[in-house]
Amino acid sequence: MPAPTNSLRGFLTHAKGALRAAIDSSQRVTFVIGNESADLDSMSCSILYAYLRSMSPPKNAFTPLYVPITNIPAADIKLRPEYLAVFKHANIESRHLITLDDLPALSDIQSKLAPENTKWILVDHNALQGQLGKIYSSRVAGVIDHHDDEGKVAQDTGDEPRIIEKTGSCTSLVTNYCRLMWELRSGSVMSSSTSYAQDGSLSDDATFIKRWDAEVAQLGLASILIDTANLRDESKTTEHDRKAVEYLVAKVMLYPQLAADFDRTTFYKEINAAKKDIGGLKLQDILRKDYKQWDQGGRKLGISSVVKPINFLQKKAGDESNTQPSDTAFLTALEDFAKERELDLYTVMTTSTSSEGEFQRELLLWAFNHNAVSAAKEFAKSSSDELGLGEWQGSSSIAGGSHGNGQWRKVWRQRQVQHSRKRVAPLLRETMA
Ligand SMILES: [Mn+2]
Repeated sequence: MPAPTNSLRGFLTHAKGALRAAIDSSQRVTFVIGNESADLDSMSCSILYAYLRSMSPPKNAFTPLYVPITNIPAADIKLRPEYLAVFKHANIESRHLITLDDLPALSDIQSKLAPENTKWILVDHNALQGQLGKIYSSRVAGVIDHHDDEGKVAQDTGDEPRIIEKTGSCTSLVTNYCRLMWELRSGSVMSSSTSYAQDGSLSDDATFIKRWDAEVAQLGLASILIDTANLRDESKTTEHDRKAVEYLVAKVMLYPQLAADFDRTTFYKEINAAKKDIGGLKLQDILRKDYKQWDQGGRKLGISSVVKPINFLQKKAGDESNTQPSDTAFLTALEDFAKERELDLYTVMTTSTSSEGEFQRELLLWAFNHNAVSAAKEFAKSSSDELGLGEWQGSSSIAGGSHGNGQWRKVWRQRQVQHSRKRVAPLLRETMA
């Protein structure tokens, strides 16, 4: 049975319970999973796709219910203040989110969740990473993504899409793909239950649907606006993003209680402020908050994206350490982070806005062994022009260079600010291959 027409809150509650039951009784499950950085985009597009697809699944669907998984432990939700800002508008709470905690422990996941009983649809990435990837990669049958195609998902994905296109936000691709499903469900429910009270106002049923639509729409809208800087970042924004935003804003406006007051820019500013509000987090948490890792040719690359400049992180490290000066404390923190994950190459990419309002990027690259040093130096040479790698004005002990212990570290100001991790990761991986 498809999930009943429902609010987002109702749907997530239903899906969480259904997942538990399916695991307990070894039944089939269809997952929609975002990438392991679990940024707003990944979280929202997995939910959006699962929610709308479950309302009108294809005839021969593996299961009629699609379960959205946010690719982090539940405890890491608190590292993402922007989630909470969006949840308020979507009328859900942290406890409704389905996370890695809702899967069996990795130690016995394979026996409790047999690969052949699962089907995976990837959103916001196109290669299942880590332990899940090792076990379930062959069960991936569908993808909607806006990263470089790694060629891991089969060309024929049957009833599910295989859409990989450049956009600011993956949520835009999901919104546009699901538009028809959404119209069918809103339309059919509206027409079957719409009735007018004597004063001509819509009956409760129809109002509920409008409210639920508006809640879901705001969930999607938040991600697209964050990923495109409210559609103002020309280097990221595409027609897909504009089209999706127009559609989602219209959904919000259909709900009378919001229509009068809703303002897209105000909404964007609220979510963006929440996203930047990381002052209360520990440095290690900031580094893992938006983190991705790859295995490349037997070596490990990790990249943390951070929404504050290095001097902010350095000061934080100093504040957290009672014994070390801030530059040493910062380097120790980075090294600990990399060691814990057994990284060969670790990168921190920062974004910030200068006092003159200019958008800026820094790129820190740290190679921990001989092979990684060659790759890092190769990257520094071959990508210097494309990324506009220029001199970094900061603590010289952090800026680095060669080290006696077979390591190498370098920090740059990245002048070509349009290039995010989406571009930097493939460039680094190329040199490691
Ligand atoms: Mn994305």
